[in-house]
Amino acid sequence: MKTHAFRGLRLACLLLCASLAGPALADVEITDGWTRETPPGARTGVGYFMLRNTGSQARKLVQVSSPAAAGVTVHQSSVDAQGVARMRPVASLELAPGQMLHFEPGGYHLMFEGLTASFKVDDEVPVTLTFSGGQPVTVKLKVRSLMDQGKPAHEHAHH
Ligand SMILES: [Cu+2]
Repeated sequence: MKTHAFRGLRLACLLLCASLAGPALADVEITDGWTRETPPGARTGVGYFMLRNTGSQARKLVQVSSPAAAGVTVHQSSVDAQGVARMRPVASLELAPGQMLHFEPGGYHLMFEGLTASFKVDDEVPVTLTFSGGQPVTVKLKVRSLMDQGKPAHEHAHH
């Protein structure tokens, strides 16, 4: 009996603590974060991950920041009719309920500008994202080698 009562208390606490936490921590899952090492003196770096809106409302990205750079923005790469790779800042990024968005070479990416230090292989670069209706979430991007050609890396040659 005693054990049961104790369990009940713990359950009540779990439920209460969850409700006290206020707004959902985040409806947007951020997984598989990675980036590439940067050559010495480089001013910019990239960041990739998978976003997934697990909630029932649209979520808009309202802020991105990192101690590793002066600024972080979202860019999108594309190839124009002439076959030239270009990229442009994404002014507004919104995920519909259930939507997944893959940041990957040749498509969406984070752009770190004004690096405070080079990205070194196996380091982890922290980046904090805030979506509307949620609290800031910090994820770590694992730094991969430039030699790791698992995915094409040419899309930033124009930087
Ligand atoms: Cu870019």
